[in-house]
Amino acid sequence: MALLEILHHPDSRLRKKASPVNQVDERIQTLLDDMLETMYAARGIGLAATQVNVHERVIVIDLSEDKSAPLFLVNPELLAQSGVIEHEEGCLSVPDYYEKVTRASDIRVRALGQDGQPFEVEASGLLAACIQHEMDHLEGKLFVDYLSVLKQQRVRRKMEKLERLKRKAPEQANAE
Ligand code: GNR
Ligand code: NI
Repeated sequence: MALLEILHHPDSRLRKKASPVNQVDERIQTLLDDMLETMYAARGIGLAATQVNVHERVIVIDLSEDKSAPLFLVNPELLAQSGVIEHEEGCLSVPDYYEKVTRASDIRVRALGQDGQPFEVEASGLLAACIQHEMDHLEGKLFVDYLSVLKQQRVRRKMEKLERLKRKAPEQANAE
């Protein structure tokens, strides 16, 4: 297993649209394992392949406290959505920034699992928000795109400042 590097906003590679996976083979299974390890190390609840600069339709999620419930979604398709929920979201590609985002409260998704077999999942609440957040990544979309232009400018400046700090003094920037 390997830790992968997570891209940070405003990196243009986060804007690429991901391609469907042809076959869930050993390469994809290794990618899923590496993404899960990377997500756990970064203390996230989800990670899309786009964030690790792999532009294929692959997502990992685990909402549990103890790494006990990994969910693998390859080629996810939204089958149905209903209701509205407002949830505070964060993103490993937009460190230390949290804002409320409005999403569908209930969704049904079809995907291929780690074994390549199709399955369906019904989700609500935080899991529904997380799946929609990750599916957005595969379209090159970030949660900050839903915010006002003013907030988008603020977050961009904050990220650029963080990048400058990291280049000057990597240790301090990480501690912040
Ligand atoms: O860790 C994460 N938390 C989170 C909280 C609310 C809604 C979505 C998320 S996903 C995010 C990890 C991430 O950036 N996934 O792309
Ligand atoms: Ni994200």
